[in-house]
Amino acid sequence: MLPHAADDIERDGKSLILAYDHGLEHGPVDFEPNPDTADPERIFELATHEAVTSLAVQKGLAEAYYPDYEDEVNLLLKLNGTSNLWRGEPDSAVNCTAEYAAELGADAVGFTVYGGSNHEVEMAEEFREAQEGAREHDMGVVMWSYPRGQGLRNDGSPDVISYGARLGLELGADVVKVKYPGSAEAMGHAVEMAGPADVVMSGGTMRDDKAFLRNVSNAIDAGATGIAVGRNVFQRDQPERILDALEAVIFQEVDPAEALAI
Ligand code: FBP
Repeated sequence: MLPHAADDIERDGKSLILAYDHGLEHGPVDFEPNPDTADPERIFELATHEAVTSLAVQKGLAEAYYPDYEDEVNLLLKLNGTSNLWRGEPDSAVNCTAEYAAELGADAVGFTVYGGSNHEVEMAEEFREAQEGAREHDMGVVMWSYPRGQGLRNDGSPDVISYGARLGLELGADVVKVKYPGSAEAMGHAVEMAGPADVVMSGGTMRDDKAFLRNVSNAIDAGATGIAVGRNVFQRDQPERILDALEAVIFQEVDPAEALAI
């Protein structure tokens, strides 16, 4: 087994990463369903919910808010990110070093790699620097492994998602975050390809509670260790309620229908 550097952002080997980098990645439109969530304070508060094993944010939010939450929240600092204000082959600017993440108190770093993009080569080189920097500071490494770009016909196909999971292992991530490939069987293949690296599914856009929790439950049954979720939590009217249900499904492996009744 890999020496597991991500223990600080897991509980009993499982994780619920609350992702809140959407203000950069998608812009204010993601806050519209629940306007209070434009205020980062609301999300840092939400991250104190006991289901949440870490909060993934960009540097600017960490600088401004994390000092007030460092005793209650584990910080997963994204080291790259991009807006969707421009068009072109998928790419993501490195905006923070592993050294500065450590200075801010991060427990782990997060890094997006768009395998298959024309920028894959530079992104893999940038990931190397982030990964080795994280190792020097004993921080875990989470790869947002999202194959996409003009070379890929179907970036949501199970084979491509499994390849993304494998990239995480090959390049030295402790945790690989992949899109849900559509079935427990396909998720099982991605988990197998990731070997000793943990696999978490990404939350995606809103869908009904039951279908969402069913996917999470299938992923856990297939060997995934949790979820990294943003919109499917903070765009709901009662984000705490879905966190309660996710906690039951991920950590207690409760059936989704039962989890919703809690
Ligand atoms: P969601 O749960 O809202 O899908 O967030 C997960 C995430 O990886 C975020 O960290 C990121 O901002 C977003 O998805 C990127 O999604 P995409 O690149 O597909 O637009």
